[in-house]
Amino acid sequence: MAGLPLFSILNEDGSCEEAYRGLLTDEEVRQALDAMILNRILDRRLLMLQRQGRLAFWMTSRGEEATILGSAASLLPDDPIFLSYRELGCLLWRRIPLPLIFNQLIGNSRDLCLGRQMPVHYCYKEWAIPSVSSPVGTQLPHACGFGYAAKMRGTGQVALAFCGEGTASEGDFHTALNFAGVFATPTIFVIRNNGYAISTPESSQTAAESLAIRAEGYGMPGFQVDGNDLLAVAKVLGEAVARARSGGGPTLVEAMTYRMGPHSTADDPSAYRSDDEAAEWNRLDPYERLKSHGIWRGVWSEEEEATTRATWDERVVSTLAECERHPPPRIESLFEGVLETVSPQLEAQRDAYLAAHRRRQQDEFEVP
Ligand SMILES: Cc1ncc(C[n+]2csc(CCOP(=O)(O)OP(=O)(O)O)c2C)c(N)n1
Repeated sequence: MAGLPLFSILNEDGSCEEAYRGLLTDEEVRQALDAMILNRILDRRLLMLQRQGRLAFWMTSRGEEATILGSAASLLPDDPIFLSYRELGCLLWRRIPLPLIFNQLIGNSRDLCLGRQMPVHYCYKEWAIPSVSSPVGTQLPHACGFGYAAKMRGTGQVALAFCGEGTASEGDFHTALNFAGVFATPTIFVIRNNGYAISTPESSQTAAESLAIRAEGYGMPGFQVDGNDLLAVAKVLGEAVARARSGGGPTLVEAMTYRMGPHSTADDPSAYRSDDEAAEWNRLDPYERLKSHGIWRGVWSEEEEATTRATWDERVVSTLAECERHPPPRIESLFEGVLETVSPQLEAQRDAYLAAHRRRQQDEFEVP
């Protein structure tokens, strides 16, 4: 499998071979463009919000939208997606309402987890999005376990798991892929190879010529795909999903892409990346490539882009303002929802904590 070809579909002018046109319907191309525009608006605005101290943390995904949306588009709505943390696009593809996303990010009283999780640790049972967890790689065995259960129960579901190329160095990656290969679970592993694990370059993660070639050692098909070409991602994922659903087992996909922004709001990529490198990847911007395709197909236009952007801009600002008006979670909720019956020790801790909290509040508002 050495020297795997990088699979691309879109030509520079947005055209593609006629045989590939049917990979996505016209409506799906429009939906992906719409989601990419919203994704970028959110990326920019949430980064600003963090700088203003209104949001604790944000992780950007500009540049990786084709990998993320192309993968999500290949699934059915009840196929679970085990996110790593950077896959906002999956929530947008599944049309999770914006207020639910903002409530989670802000951690207000309407957040389903009542602010107990960091921002971007999404969890939406109704949309088949299990909770994100901070230690990288832990979601891979979960996706593998879900796939195994789906296979045993005969539900026909396929589990998709994302990770970065840095996470592919974790033990959990091996644990999951080995199990998935042996038990032929309907699980698809997508590595978003965006070049860096925070500041650590890909070259420090593997001496092999690709991560996709590891698939052979796990006894499953492996593919390297142009991760900035949404059609190519949809083709590879579409085949992987069909294979998994018909009992053919797991697939490993390495999507070659680039994180155009910082790793998170706690990072400054200019410390470890050159402007030239970023400019090179700018030429392969996934939105611009899909936009050219949409125009070539006759389902998208400059006017449509402008209207879509203006509509989302307005809706994002008003929804954010509305979500910021909700109060924080009740302080007592810190002690609720874990144990069915509160032990006397916990009760004492809660009472002491609440009394101290009330005293702090009084001190704060006391007029000298
Ligand atoms: C087990 C563990 N080790 C370290 C970290 C700190 N950490 C958070 S994100 C990250 C980089 C992961 O890089 P990669 O898997 O390439 O994904 P990317 O952020 O590039 O999308 C690290 C080291 C962590 N969260 N969990």
